[in-house]
Amino acid sequence: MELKGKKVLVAGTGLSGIAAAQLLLQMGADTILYDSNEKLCREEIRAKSDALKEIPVVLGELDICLARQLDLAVLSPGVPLDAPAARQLADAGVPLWGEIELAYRCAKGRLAAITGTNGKTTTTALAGEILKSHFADVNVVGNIGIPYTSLAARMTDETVTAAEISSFQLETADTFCPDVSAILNITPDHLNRHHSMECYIAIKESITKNQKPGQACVLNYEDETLRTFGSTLEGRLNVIYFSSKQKLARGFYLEDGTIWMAGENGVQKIIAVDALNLLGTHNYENVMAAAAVTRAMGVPMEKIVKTLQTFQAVEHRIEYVEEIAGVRYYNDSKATNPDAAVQGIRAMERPTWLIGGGYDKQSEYGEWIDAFDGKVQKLVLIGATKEKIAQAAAEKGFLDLVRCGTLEEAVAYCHTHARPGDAVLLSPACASWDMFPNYEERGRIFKETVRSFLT
Ligand code: UMA
Repeated sequence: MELKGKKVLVAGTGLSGIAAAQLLLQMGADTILYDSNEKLCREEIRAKSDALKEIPVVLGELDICLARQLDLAVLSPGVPLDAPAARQLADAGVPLWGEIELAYRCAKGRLAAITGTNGKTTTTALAGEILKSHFADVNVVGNIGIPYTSLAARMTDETVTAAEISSFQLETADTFCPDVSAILNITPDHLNRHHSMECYIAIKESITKNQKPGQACVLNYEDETLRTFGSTLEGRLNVIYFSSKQKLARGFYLEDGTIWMAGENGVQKIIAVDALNLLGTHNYENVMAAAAVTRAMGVPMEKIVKTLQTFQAVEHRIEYVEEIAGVRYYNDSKATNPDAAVQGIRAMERPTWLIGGGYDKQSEYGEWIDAFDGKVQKLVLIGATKEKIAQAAAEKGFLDLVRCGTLEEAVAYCHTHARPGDAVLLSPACASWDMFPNYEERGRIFKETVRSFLT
């Protein structure tokens, strides 16, 4: 679709919406910003960018007459297809593109797209670093926090992009077609938005739907859903597996504390996990996925290994904060679902004071509580899921818990009670949206509170 002169509405005025509107204006589209939150201030939205100084901003309910005049609507990832405005737009026959779809149509160059329930931020950041070691123009975009639309206009045929893609973004992707895709794992998450596990799996798998022969898809061999899915792709795509549990005849695998690559030319040692600055099996999986993706994008193995040796953990993912009076504090605010939080507690090697709870995504907490494995001294609960988690813990016979009103209170509680040799871990198993604008803010407040105890 030629965008010049088209009347386009952008739904959502967060990071994605602002970047999408800027791109549309640059493409010559007659652009309107829309947000269902009527409490927002039009002037504050326009002030987010000089390019938006005069943009029309519609807040609250969407007027059906306006909907009927539109040629296109671009949805931010946080706007579900069953939101009232999205339904109204669809009923009015307006084509709906996600922000990722818009970016993809305007972008140039080659693309590696990484999805999965957990590990996608670390894997995308690592893949981006590896790509930068070999290609001159590399962008790292998407759910990682830099909207794909914000960089699309400056891309050339030589650009190489690594994109973290969430299920929210895939839901509204249509022609989106990465040269290399990766699905790291699929465990229950965002079921309040996607309604069933079947829908969630189908959306994640749709990252490959437009890929063509010769293009590659990286999959976790130990994820049964993905292994089955991989067998349906064989023949159509170049399927590359990674495994943290067994030797593979082809692909990347972990054995005896070392990552190996098996291929046509035999088995090659990639790196011993001791030489990595990342902790835990889930991270070794991320390393294998990033190596597989970047190898498929054409980076020589020596450069991949060199970057693996220096890469540090991303912020908010089992991030070491401080040691105070012999107690080590870790920020795992990015653990926004139980499966991610399982990785967080598994990575702890000390008696742990665990801060959890937050926005209710209708998750189940049983497996997370099983993973406590005698390590959790006290589960310190905050947020909307407090009682739900307390009940799940009681069902598992875990009763060492305490409820706090705020994150600051929870940190102060741990600071008072933890003994030298212990760890304090914020790993909430829930999204942050009941108490914070996002998990980054939750992580920052955790770190600030911890550091306020430094004398
Ligand atoms: N809004 C509406 N109508 C609705 C819902 C929301 O108008 O029905 C409005 C809100 O009032 C708000 C705006 O939409 O003003 C927010 O848009 P958004 O939720 O899409 O947030 P952005 O700031 O644009 O950030 C989004 C991603 N957010 C979500 O997917 C919820 C960010 O991922 C991403 O980094 C950013 O685009 C850049 O690409 C965050 C996230 O939490 C990290 N992702 C989820 C996750 O990782 O689990 C999927």
